[in-house]
Amino acid sequence: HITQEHKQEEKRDDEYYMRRCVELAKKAIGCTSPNPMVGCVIVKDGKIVGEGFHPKAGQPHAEVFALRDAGDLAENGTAYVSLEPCNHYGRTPPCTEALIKAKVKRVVVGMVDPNPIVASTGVKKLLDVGIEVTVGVHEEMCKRLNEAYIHQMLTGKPFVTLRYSISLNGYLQNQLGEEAMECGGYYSKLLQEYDAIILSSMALAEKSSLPMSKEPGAKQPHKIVLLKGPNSLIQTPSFNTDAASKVMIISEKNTIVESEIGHDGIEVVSFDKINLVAILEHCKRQGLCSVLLDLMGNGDDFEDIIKEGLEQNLFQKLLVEVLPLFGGDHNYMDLRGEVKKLMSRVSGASVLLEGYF
Ligand code: AOF
Ligand code: ZN
Repeated sequence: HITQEHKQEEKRDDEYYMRRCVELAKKAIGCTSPNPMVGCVIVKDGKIVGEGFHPKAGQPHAEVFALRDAGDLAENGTAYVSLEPCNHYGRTPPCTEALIKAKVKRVVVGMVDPNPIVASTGVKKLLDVGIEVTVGVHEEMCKRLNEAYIHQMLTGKPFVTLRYSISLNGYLQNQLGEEAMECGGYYSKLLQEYDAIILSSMALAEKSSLPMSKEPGAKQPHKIVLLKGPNSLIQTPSFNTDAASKVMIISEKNTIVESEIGHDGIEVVSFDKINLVAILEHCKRQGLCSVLLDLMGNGDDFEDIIKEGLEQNLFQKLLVEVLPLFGGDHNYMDLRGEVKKLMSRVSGASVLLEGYF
């Protein structure tokens, strides 16, 4: 009876410290790609004695920062890590060795690392030297934290989120994220999570600037602008790149791209026909692991791309804002059929209602 109570208490503690790991990991939201976000906490005699997170690829891992923070107090302590400690020499040395050297007694792991060069070898290494290991505490939370990293590791493809706004009667709306940003700031937070955002040229024709995350210190996503047919892009007054992010324009071969567009670090790429597979291939070559496909309502800019994405299973996540209005007519893309298909296929699809009433 007593041991069972003790076990329950231990589980509660483990979950508490794992939540703290995830919280710490999120301090580097958007900054770690292609690496995962990882947080680590060192606990000794029921007290946190060290904390750390992985700030950026190329820099030390979460465990290293937490162990440094704990110093000698790590000895005989418990290390909590949201991702299995690595066991390889990458840009940085193995975290398993750092933990062994620090003489921790126990390691609690949120989830195993899907990276094939780690994949449970970290856990095995720790067990081999006699460290007690618990795996799978708040596993779902840890997986969600790194959904893009996991997908990219397992498939070699970027993680793609499809986002748009619809009216209550199901028509796609011209609600660009910038406007959503003023409604509770969800879009600003969303933007910093992605390596790249895909927009249509219409977004530029209608808006004065490209969407930017307003979170303090946010890493701005690369902007990929799809240019189809005649456009007024060149008249857009503030079509300049912010220093922190790149702009790439993808046009079709038969589109005349004004040479001025190529200036100011704006890259212009031309495809025979704009298609999602080719865009994602391009993202992959550029090392972009997560992509937000951000749609506008008017015209058929994206219709082909949505259909292609659905047919070829290229979308991983769906974010829909339902606006409190009846809008849209035959000029707007009627996505009711597609949306229904999508909703039935994507489990855990989010419908964001807050912020518009
Ligand atoms: C950890 N803790 O904080 C992170 C891990 O090139 P490197 O040395 O940074 O290694 C990158 C790989 O290490 C990455 O793909 C993933 O498997 C793991 N990331 N592991 O123990 C961390 N960021
Ligand atoms: Zn590591």
